[in-house]
This record gives sequence, C-alpha cells and structure tokens, in this order.
Amino acid sequence: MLKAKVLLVGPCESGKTVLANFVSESIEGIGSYVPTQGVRILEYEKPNLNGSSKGAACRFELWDCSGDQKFETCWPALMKDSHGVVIVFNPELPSHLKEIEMWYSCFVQQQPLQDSQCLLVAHHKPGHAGDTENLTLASPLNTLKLIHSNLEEDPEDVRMEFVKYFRSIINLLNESRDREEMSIIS
Ligand SMILES: Nc1nc2c(ncn2[C@@H]2O[C@H](COP(=O)(O)OP(=O)(O)OP(=O)(O)O)[C@@H](O)[C@H]2O)c(=O)[nH]1
Ligand SMILES: [Mg+2]
Repeated sequence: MLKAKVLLVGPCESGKTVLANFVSESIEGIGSYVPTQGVRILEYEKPNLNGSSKGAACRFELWDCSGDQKFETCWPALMKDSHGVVIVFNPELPSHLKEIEMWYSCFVQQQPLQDSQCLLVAHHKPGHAGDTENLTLASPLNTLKLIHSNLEEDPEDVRMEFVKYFRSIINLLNESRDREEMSIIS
C-alpha cells in the first residue's frame, strides 16, 4: 500500500487542527481553541483515491503541526520524508499573508519539494464576510495552487479539493515508484 506523509503548517489559530479533523473524517467537532503542542499525527485511509490500477487503497499520515515558532527546532524532524505540505492561513489577516512566505520558504523551498506538492488553503472562519475571494498573493506564492475553505458554507467543496490534492500526491508517488522499478530492471 502506498503511504504518503502530508504536513499541515501555517500561522497559529488559522484552522489547521479543524481542517485536519475534517479531512481525516475524525468525529471530533469544532470546539474552543486548543493550541497544538508540537505535532499531532492523524491517519487517514482512502480506498480508490489511487487513479491507476496499482494498489487499491492508500494511507495518509496528516501531520497537524503547531503554528508556534517555539517548535522551530522540531521542524527538520517534521519535514523529513514528507510528500506534501499544506499551508493554512486566514486570508483576512495581513500578518498571515506575510507569515506564509516564511512557511513556504522553510517547508517547501528548502526541503526541497516541488511547488505541485504544496497547497495553499485560505481558511474562512464563520462570522467574517470580508471580500477575500479575489485574494492576490505576492510572488512566489502567486503561482501555487490556492483553494478557499469554508466549512460552514461549502464543506463538500473543501473535501473534494483535498481529495484532488491527495490524488496528485499519490500520482507523484506512483511515478517515482515506476521510475525506481525501471531503474532496477534496466
Ligand atoms: N466554527 C468554526 N470555527 C473555526 C473554524 N476554523 C477554525 N475555527 C476556530 O478557530 C480555532 C483555532 O483553530 P485551530 O484549527 O485549532 O488552529 P490551528 O491552526 O490548529 O492552531 P495551532 O495549533 O495553535 O497552530 C478553533 O478552535 C475554532 O474555535 C471553522 O471552520 N468553523
Ligand atoms: Mg492546531
């Protein structure tokens, strides 16, 4: 079975834990804010996510990381052998727009991962109606895949976008496995 490690990173209180619970279909509802200490690892198994004929199911490890930079010394351990990085932020906060450049630089560029392995999630909390639909980000973030998540208004859309992203990660894993197999027999 294919196994993928995907990190959720980004500023504190942006909604990483809420999204990780939602995406992994954990039953916990949304409660009051409890800062994540270091990291929390969620397992998520999905049959048929795999478009190709290889393997029926794939398993994801979602690493729900703390946004607190006091855990910076743990970052190399978090990043090790990861296949994808999801950066979650609140599009209404200018400080977040600035901060995600740092998360992208540390977790994607310096690893290095390909840009296609990174997903930006503008997570909308309820009760704010700011006009952030036409959000434009500065370079180099403006070329990354960006989705809007609003769990109160359109949860199924969020789920679908995550499935698409997971599928792209699985395709990359399949491709590198194929290359490995070819290099062994040739
Ligand atoms: N109702 C509702 N509340 C949300 C939503 N997203 C975030 N919140 C609220 O915002 C709080 C913070 O979200 P978390 O997911 O815990 O934030 P985090 O990014 O994991 O923060 P750290 O672990 O400290 O890095 C939650 O406890 C909720 O109270 C949402 O979609 N709906
Ligand atoms: Mg958290």
